[in-house]
Amino acid sequence: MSILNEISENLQKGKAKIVKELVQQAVDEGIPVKQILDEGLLSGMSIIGVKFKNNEVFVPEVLVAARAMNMGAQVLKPLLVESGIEAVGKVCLGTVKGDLHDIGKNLVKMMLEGKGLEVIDLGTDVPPEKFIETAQNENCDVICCSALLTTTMGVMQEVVDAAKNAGIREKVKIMVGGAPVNQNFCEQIGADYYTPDAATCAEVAVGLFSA
Ligand code: B1M
Repeated sequence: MSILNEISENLQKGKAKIVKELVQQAVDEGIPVKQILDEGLLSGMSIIGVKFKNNEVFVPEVLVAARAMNMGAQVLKPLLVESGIEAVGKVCLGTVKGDLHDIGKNLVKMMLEGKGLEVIDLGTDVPPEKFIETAQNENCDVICCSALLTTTMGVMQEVVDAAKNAGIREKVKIMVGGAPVNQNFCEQIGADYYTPDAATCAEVAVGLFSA
């Protein structure tokens, strides 16, 4: 079995320590970071997702897999950070109110930091007013909202509205993403940018500062 398959298999079993060691081994073997992320960690997580949907695994199994995913990703974090970059802008990031999914959000954070942006991570279950308050108090140029549930993606509209009501809509860009979100939804709620994955999110965000 290839090491990437081993990472995926062990992630599905929630073996966080082994996943961490295997990811380090893959790095030492010179496998590209993106390949380790996509074909090892995310591949395992996606299989867990399908099994979760089909009721073949349940919340506890998904939680331990998520923990293994996060531990593996932590090993990759320093490699995603381009060396010697000065912080070029400030972003506040969170998973919206009612939503506890943070794996994608954590990846977005890593990629943003990797591009040299300063990130204020508000965590999960973040109410719209918290995004706005942080953007105002910390002078953030961008608000990044993540949602994984069709029942919570609507909160992104509330973030856009709250930014308007607070009078900061012209000053701050609002970026949205997460599995159920798409370009149409982004336009519908009046957000600025939808991006499908963490790497693209970071590219678009950094582009805003160099523009
Ligand atoms: Co949940 N869950 N979950 N879950 N869970 C999903 C999302 C679901 C699709 C599973 C399914 O049924 N197939 C489904 C949602 C269905 C829907 O809304 N249509 C679902 C459900 C229903 C639920 C519960 C309601 C289950 C229950 O309790 N009955 C419950 C809700 C809890 C809550 O949030 N209030 C729940 C709970 C959980 C766990 C706690 C067990 C766990 C989360 C643990 C954690 O995050 N710490 C969990 C997990 C892990 C999943 C799945 C299996 C995996 C999600 C994930 O981390 N994917 C998921 C099924 C699936 O996705 N196949 C599922 C990997 C991650 C890297 O991808 O987050 O999409 P993702 O991030 C991507 C992109 O979306 C993008 O970048 C990343 C890739 O680079 N991205 C952005 C994300 N945010 C972005 C922001 C951006 C740009 C890009 O710009 C700002």
